[in-house]
This record gives sequence, C-alpha cells and structure tokens, in this order.
Amino acid sequence: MTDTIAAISTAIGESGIGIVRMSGKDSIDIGDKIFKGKNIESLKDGENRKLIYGNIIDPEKDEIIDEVLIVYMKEPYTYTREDMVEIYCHGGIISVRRILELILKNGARLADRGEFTKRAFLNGRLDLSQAEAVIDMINAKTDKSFDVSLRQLEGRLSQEIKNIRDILLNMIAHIEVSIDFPEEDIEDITYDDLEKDAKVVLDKIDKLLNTVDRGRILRDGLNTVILGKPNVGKSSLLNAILNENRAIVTDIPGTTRDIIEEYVNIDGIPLKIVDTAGIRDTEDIVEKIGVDRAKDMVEEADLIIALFDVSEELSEDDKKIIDIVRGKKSIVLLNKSDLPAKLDEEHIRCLLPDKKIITTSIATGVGIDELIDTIKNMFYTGEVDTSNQIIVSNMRHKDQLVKAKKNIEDGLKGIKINMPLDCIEVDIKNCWDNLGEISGDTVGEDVLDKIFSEFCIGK
Ligand SMILES: Nc1nc2c(ncn2[C@@H]2O[C@H](COP(=O)(O)OP(=O)(O)OP(=O)(O)O)[C@@H](O)[C@H]2O)c(=O)[nH]1
Ligand SMILES: [Mg+2]
Repeated sequence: MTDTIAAISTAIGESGIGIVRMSGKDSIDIGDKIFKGKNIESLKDGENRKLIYGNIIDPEKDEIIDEVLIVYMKEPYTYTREDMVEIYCHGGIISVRRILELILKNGARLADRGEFTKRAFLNGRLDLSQAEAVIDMINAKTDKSFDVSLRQLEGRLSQEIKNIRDILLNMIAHIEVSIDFPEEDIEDITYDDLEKDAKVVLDKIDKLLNTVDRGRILRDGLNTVILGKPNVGKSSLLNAILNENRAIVTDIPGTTRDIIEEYVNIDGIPLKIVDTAGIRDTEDIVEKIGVDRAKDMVEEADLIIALFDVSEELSEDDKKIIDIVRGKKSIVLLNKSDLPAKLDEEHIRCLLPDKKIITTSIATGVGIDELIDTIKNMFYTGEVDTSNQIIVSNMRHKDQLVKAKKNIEDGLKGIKINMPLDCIEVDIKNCWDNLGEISGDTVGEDVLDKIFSEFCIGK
C-alpha cells in the first residue's frame, strides 16, 4: 500500500469534464512533474485543497496535453488519508486517457477496483460497512436505497455495531475477572449481569435483523415478476405501471420473448418489475428459451403478479401458472374484464383460495390502482422512515447478524444453566467476532478482496 495509484474516476463517454485522480506518497511529485500553472511555476506553489488553473504537459516532449484545473490535498484530510491529486480536464475519452497514461509513465500504477476506498478503509477513515455503503450509493437505483446507503456511510450502522460489541467486550472482561478471582459471590453476580447483558445484545441484534427484508427491497427493489400465458396482457400491465410504452404489445401470442426489467418508484416503493414471455409449450427455440427464463425468474421473485384472461376458458397453460404461484407470494389478476366472460372465476378462487384476486381491464385502466394499493399494503405496513432508522440492506451484514444471534443465544442458554464461565465466554467471543466482520475489525483478506472487487475503477 506504499505505492501511488491512479485512475480515471468519471464514467468514460461524452461529458463536460473528466476527472483523473491519484493517491499515495508520490502523487504530489508526479502532479508537479506534469503540470504547468498559468500564474505559478510549480504545483507545490499552489495552496493545499485549492483548485489551480493551468496545463498538463508531457515533460519529455514539452507538449500540452490539456487545459485543466488541478488540486492537491495533503494527508490526512483526504478520502484515502494519503496525499491525493485530482485533475479536472475536458470530458470525453481522449483527454482522461492521455493524462492517465502520462501519470502512469511518471511513476504511478493503475488502481484496482475500489482501491481508493480500500485505502480509506485500511487507513481507518471508514469502517467496512461504510466502505460498502459507498458502492451501494453508486449502484443505487432509487432515491430511498440511496438514502439508506447514505445513512450507512454516515456511520449509524457502524455505531450500533460498536455499541453491541462494547457490551460484549464488557461481558468478556467480567468473565475474565470472575475466572481469575473465583469467589462464589462474585460468580453469582456475574451470571445475573451476564444474562441481562446478553438479553440486551440479543434484542439489539433482533432489531437490526428485523429491518433486513425491508432493507433488501429498498436496495434492490421489490422483485416483481409478471407471469401468465401468452396474450393475457403482461406487457400491457408493465406499460401501464411504468406509464410508458416500454414493451411491445400486440395481439399475437408470443410477442415478448425475453425478460424485460424496469425500475419504477411507486410512492417511494422501489419496484423492479419484470415482464416475461408468456408461459406455454412451444416448439419455437427462441420462445422456449424465453419461457425457461420466465420460470427461472420465479425463483428469485418477492412477488408474482399472475394474469388470467377472463374472456377465455381455463387452459392447460393457465393450470401451469396456477401450480407455479401456489406456494409463492402472489397477486392474481383476472384481466380483460371488458370482454364477455368465459372463465369461471369461482374455479380460480377455489384453486387459489388464499390469494388476493383483482378483476382488471388493463386496456381501459380498470384495477391498476387497486393492484398498486395491494402491493403497498403487502410490503409496507407503516411508512418506511429511511431518514432515521438504521436499516440493514446488505446480505453480508445479514449473514453475520444471523451468526451473531446464534452465538449469543447459545451463550444465553449457557448462562441460564450456570455453565462454566469459560464455555460461555467462547460463545460471547464468537458473537463479538461475527459483528466485527461487519465493521471490518475482524475480517479476513479474502472477504476484503471480494467486497472491493465489486467496486468500479477510480472509486
Ligand atoms: N380487451 C382487452 N384487451 C387487452 C387487455 N389487456 C391487454 N389486452 C390486449 O391483449 C393483447 C396482448 O397484450 P400483451 O400485453 O402483448 O400480452 P402479453 O401477455 O404480454 O403477451 P405475450 O408477450 O405474447 O406473452 C393486446 O392486443 C392488448 O391490447 C384488456 O384488459 N382488455
Ligand atoms: Mg408480452
């Protein structure tokens, strides 16, 4: 981590400006070598953390590369807590690439994915859950998921994890004292205190775990899959919810052949809505792949919206849909209610007794509002307060919380039957370690590599 890294930090493409940045002990020297100011000779003559105007020059050829603004920032008050330089040049792909090449030629090396943030973590500016919040913010698809990550970046989750770990550490200290001075009365007090503390820990972990489902939905969107036989109106429903002509709608069965995914915000609820190929037995190779994909989507769905056509009798394909949705969280739409009915609605109600059934005419807009209200009620009882509540939206954090819960529960069981203190201590230490993996205090190199490999270059 002693070398100097560089990367293009803005997206490659047509844009007003592009940013190239460096971090590490040589960054200011390298910046100095390739920069000539309009009013000052050397970069170092400029002020720390102030933009300076001038040109990037190839020192070998004494040739101007681009006209830029440049800033150098002395450690430790930087993103990485190392010396950093940022160059604001003209956008597009040529200038940023030329400047990056020049920097690399002058002694920096290309940064790995997420390496700036990784350095911020390793240098103690961010804990691991905060570093993960950074990538979540970049990947956020909805305002709410961005907000959740922003709270995480501010360190609310980190603080709560630290609070719980402090209690655990205190318990461990208590146990060690009792083991070292094993007079009986100390032991009695110890078990009582331990039980109280363990319950507090368990309660706090439970509170965090209770936010996970909501957190995941906020982060990834409620994964909603529209399912039905060909021509029932699936793509029409997608378009109606999106309020635009996103998917092709025709009266030819088998129009949609691939998966169409879109994100939409409904009163603050992020929906990832997936239109699929109509489910039917088909000889058409392309359509068959589409049907298989549709079935795969069902596995990961939070919600299935199953459509049936009331103007037709129940078909074999409909029966397949019924089998698929039976064990799943789903809403049933009886569509095309503007046409003369041939479908026996009661039959559907019997086959799917516990499902919410809505009569719709998507073509004329009937029933869409009821559908949206139903979705809202199913997933959100009460307003989600993303501004205040700590919400766990990361599945790695969830896994660690589940492990921590198991360990503290084991510890609590041991405390209740006055197990030897050193046995109880093992569970409490494990719990402390599990939570430490969230903040990054006890995390292994392999986990770090995996987390930062999911970042983009230049962050
Ligand atoms: N009368 C009537 N027609 C509808 C209604 N909803 C959709 N349609 C029509 O049904 C036809 C098929 O609609 P799509 O939305 O393409 O159906 P789909 O389920 O996506 O079909 P595939 O992509 O082939 O699986 C179109 O002609 C729509 O205009 C409705 O409520 N009433
Ligand atoms: Mg379609």
